[in-house]
Amino acid sequence: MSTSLLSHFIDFVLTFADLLALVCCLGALSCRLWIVPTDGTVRRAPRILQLLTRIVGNSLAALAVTSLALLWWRSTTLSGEPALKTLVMLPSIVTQTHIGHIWLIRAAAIASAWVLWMAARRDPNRDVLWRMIFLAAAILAFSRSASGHAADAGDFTLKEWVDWTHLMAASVWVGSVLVVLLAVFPELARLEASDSKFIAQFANRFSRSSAIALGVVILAGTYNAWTRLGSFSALLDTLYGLTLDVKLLFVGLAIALGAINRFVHVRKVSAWAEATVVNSHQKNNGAVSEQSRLVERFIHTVRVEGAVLLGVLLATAVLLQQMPPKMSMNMASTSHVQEFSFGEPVQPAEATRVVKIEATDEMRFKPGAITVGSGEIVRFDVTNTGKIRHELVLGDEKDQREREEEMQAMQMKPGEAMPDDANTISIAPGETKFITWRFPAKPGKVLYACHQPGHYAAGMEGIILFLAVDIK
Ligand SMILES: [Cu+2]
Repeated sequence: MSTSLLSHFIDFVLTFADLLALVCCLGALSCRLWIVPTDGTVRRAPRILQLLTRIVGNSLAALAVTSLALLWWRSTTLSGEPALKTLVMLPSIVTQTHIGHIWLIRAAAIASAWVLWMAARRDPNRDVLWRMIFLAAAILAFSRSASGHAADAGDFTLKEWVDWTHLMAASVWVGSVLVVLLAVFPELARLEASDSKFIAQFANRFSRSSAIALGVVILAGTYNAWTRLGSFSALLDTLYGLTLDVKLLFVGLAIALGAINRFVHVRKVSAWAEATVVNSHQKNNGAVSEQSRLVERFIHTVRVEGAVLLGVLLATAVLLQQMPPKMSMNMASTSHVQEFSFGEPVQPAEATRVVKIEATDEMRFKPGAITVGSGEIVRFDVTNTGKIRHELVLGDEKDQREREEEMQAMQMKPGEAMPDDANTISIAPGETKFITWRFPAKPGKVLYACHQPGHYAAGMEGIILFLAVDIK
């Protein structure tokens, strides 16, 4: 129990670090491209751009580390092998599994962003380079959507695109606030009254970009929440729903602070900037103190907003650890109370034998019959070698009939995945998943079948005989 708690905690820390790095990267890029006015005549502007460039570089470096660490850690928890052994297995995981393929795309995106960043650092005024880095970061963000909850129904689905849209908009919103706090405000405080136009322009652009991103976040987030929760009551009676409540509370607070900024402080800063442009020849000290008072209030509100948004990020990392209620409904009703007449699931590390099974688009398992010793612990490595989704359900004839009826009753569409269970795995094309099973001491038989629509009827079924091996 404590090791699984520790394992969850490590996953949470890595996920949070990965999210934070992605958010800072996209935030700094949107500041560079849309928010900070690139007016070379303002004294501190080149310094701000330099700081933004550095944040992008640091975020990319952090993403390279978290990507590698997450792949290693997930492979370790997924396979149940010791961490050092999975390190050796990483090349084959990367080339042979779905998670690995997505990871390769992510690695390629980071590498190209890095190369582009090196070029942009030398030639910081070429916007096209920054746009291309933004594109690479968008692909990187997609790799996150393609390996999270949204990907359970397959790749390039509406769910996955909406999840990506939400992630992008949220990253621009949260990221630009954090990056502005880190890179822009320290410099803004050093500007003079003659730079009032720059300050006002920045405040307006920052506020507008936040408002647009926020609109997208709310739309896409509502869709995500609906597909994951399935009902309003899930907001109150599931752990996932309650965590989401906490996140929404933080989001609400941040929206309120953003609105105060937009409708009070930014307006005042703009009005002041117009007034100082008119009076710029007078150069009185009154304008400077007026500036610091207005800008300070604006900065203070954004600071509080930044702290609240860190809370949003933390809640998001917790949510990513949990199974959404709509997916765990079936698990809750079956896996905890279920007892099997044909043995029991055990930890992969306990296996004394590995049997490889292929699931093919010819609606067959290869092999279609397996013999194991009674009492033996076998890890089945099931690889989907086809181009469509398959599953493997371990169960007797009654289990298989019930499963088939259940799938029909739910009107599952081809390619749609049911959640994995003690005796069930759903396998995407090209993916390999494991079931580790301890067979009973008395001899018997059990079936394994695929219940994707039409597959069972087409004969996608195999048999495992467990025989008393000591009677030779
Ligand atoms: Cu199948």
